Amino acid sequence: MKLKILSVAVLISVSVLGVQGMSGQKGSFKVAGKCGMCETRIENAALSVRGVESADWDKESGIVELEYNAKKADLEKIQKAISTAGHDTELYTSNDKVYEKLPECCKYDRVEAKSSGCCPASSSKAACGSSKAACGSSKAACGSSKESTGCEK
Ligand SMILES: [Cu+2]
Repeated sequence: MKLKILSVAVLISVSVLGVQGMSGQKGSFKVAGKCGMCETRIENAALSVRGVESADWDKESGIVELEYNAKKADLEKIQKAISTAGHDTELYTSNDKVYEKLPECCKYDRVEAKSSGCCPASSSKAACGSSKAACGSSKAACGSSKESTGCEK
């Protein structure tokens, strides 16, 4: 009898662990941002994704640390949501129009060349010059030589 109770208890705890196994998945990635307002925006965007349990963005490092249910959410989805809110992530670039609407204090330096609209992620960065500076400063030049540089605009 005692053994039976024990095995039932074991069974219950195993199934509870099984369900929670997908919860509390940890992950982090870099998000561009500048101030406390960015922090709120970034964290809210992350939390808006179903399955995200906690989000903590650090202003200094630019790293957002997350806990989420891996059955419902994944890092890609979360990055996408944050980029939609106006902040560039490692995988996704925010829409220029959304970025422009951010308050002045939140206008962070756009992430790498791929986010400048000069070098789309699809084309090779190399095609647009290997240095970030070259790409950023030649946005105007890119416009006139779309074909040769592989630039977006
Ligand atoms: Cu801000």
